[in-house]
Amino acid sequence: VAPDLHASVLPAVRDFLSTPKQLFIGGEWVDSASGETFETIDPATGRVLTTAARGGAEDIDRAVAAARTAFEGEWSLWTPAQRQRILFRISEAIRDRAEEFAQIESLDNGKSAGVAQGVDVLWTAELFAYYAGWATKIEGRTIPVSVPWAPGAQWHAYTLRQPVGVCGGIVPWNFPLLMAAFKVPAALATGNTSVLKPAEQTPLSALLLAEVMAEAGLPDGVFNVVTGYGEAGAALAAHMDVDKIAFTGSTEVGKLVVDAARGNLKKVSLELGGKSPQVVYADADLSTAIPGVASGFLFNHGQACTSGTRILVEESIFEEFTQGVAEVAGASKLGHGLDPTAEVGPLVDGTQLERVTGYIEDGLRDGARALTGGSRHGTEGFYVEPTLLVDVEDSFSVYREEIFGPVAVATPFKPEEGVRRQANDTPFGLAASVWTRDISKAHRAAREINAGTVWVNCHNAFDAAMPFGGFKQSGWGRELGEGAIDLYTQNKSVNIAI
Ligand code: TXE
Repeated sequence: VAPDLHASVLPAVRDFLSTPKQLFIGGEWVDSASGETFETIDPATGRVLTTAARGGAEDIDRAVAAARTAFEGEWSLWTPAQRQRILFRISEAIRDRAEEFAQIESLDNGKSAGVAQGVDVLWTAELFAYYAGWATKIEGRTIPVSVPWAPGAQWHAYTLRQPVGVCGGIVPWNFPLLMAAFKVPAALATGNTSVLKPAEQTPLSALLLAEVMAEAGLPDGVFNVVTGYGEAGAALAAHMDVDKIAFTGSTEVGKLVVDAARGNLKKVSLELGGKSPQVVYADADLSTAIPGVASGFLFNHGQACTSGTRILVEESIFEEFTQGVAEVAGASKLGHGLDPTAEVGPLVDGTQLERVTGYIEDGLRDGARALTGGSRHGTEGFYVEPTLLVDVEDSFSVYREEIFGPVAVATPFKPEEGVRRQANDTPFGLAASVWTRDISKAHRAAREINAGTVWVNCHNAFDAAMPFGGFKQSGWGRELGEGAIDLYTQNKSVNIAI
């Protein structure tokens, strides 16, 4: 990279990258059983950052055994207050090392270091703090019961919330640290232990997290990281001694995870792909809607499961609105994540570059027109121009399938027909946004759109307390908020005859 960007890399990050990375199992750094490693690259340059251990089924066995030992050992004796304290300590430690985390995430994934720090890292720290708070507030109920076939008898019935056991997490590369934080803090707050399998494109931040958690005093084996490819994920999903698996990634692999989980019927939660609509009514405040909708599909270079990639615009403002979005998108500066002036970074790897440019080519061949963008940017790194396609029909693959790059399609809707059918015309249902100044339209759309999250006059506005997950093929279950407590606990009924 340019010398000034190179100079901005923190000494701690240089140190971190200067050694090959190992697996973190049972509190120790170890090589993979096979001794194999893989390279992880800077997607802005294609250069190798460092190597990571290529974990396989044997390593998953070791990690699950360590997690089981910890679950049944010292960790099971920790009180909720102790779990709360350590999760707060971890949250603070992440904040203390936020810049280091952010640079590692930026180098490994390609995203802006500023965004990584302000969104990925800060929110990771928030999630640890949020679930730290929950650790001491997980309560059962007392239930008034009358057993029908025992008239006159008296009972004292209550529920106990207990941890599920060993929890596997398989995460993708678009928000490597943050997706781990959608899973691990909730699992630990509720008394479980965890085995995390980061994506092969971005193994690094999870390893720094393991270091930080160990330094904070987490007992050995409570949190384990096995880096590697899909084979390691498959072994974790199929493992007979894993009690729960949480997966974020493609819908295709989500279905494989469900199949793999059949062996012991472990609990499964899934957060999968999306093709989220952004619905713009003619009465929207265009001064906020135009940049808001543009950032709704450009955030994280479009590599977000909630990306607002189907822009549905009321026909009377279609031309004006799409021109406005195209101008904002076309003016975005592309560049290296460590360049503070860059707004859109590279895609994560060559595979995604091919996939995304392939979709654009298919769309143009089908008859779509690019109002801005339409191809790869430059020859070094995996950059794609922010692209807005119009003249799109609902049968086109660019309209129907998740592209996962800075690419959106825009189509008009007629106010007399409403937008419900178009908004819901997708196998996905993760998120949506509605842009209007009419409060009735906003509430109606919020009810009518089949998506796990509906934003009004904003997109990608999250909070740790808001449940997150999908309708239809966007997944099973809800992470974040109180819902995650359900994912990571068993609800046990106890009934005592008095
Ligand atoms: O995802 P995968 P990929 C979508 C997006 C993207 C496409 C492909 O459309 O273009 O998926 O991305 C692990 N059993 N999303 O191929 O393969 C893998 O090692 C268990 C949307 O990178 O689903 C990684 O850790 N695990 C999504 C994780 O699954 C397996 C985010 C995700 O990778 C496995 C990412 C197997 N058989 C991609 N095979 C979102 N919802 O945000 C692979 N893995």
